[in-house]
Amino acid sequence: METTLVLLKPSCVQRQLIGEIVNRFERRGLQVAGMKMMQLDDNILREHYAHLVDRPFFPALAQSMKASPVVAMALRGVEAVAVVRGMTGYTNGRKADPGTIRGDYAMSNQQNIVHASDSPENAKIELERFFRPEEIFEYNHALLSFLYATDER
Ligand code: IDP
Ligand code: MG
Repeated sequence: METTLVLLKPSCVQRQLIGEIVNRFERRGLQVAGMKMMQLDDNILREHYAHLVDRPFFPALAQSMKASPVVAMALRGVEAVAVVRGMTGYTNGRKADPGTIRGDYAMSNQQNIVHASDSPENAKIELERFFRPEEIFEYNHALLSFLYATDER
């Protein structure tokens, strides 16, 4: 099992899409292992978007990520990182495939509804960035035997 980090960005929270997006992840069969609302600041954003801090659009990106609280989620499942990235779709909502979250809800390269970790290594780092250990739960997933074959779990 893998656990991955998702952020429901201010573009999701302000458009009142929290429930719809959480519903998509749950219906796919991902287990919610942690979830909380938080207000991001420049410190955490400079860390989280370290690969983008030198880009000209970074100040606008940081501003957009501070525009309201976000919802941080830890989602668990077999190959959860790749599954959730697949559900997220291409960064630019205008180019994202229909059926992906960005392809169904976003028209923007920046205001693109969700963040999702892009590798298991980054998922571990990002989960530690946004959650304390006791905020991520290990609990029985009652439907597990109907979500996966025995040799997949
Ligand atoms: P990702 O979210 O699909 O992993 P990254 O390249 O890691 O994409 O970029 C992180 C976030 O920065 C994007 O989700 C988007 O909100 C924003 N971003 C990326 N490229 C641009 C750009 O060219 N203009 C404005 N915002 C951008
Ligand atoms: Mg990224």
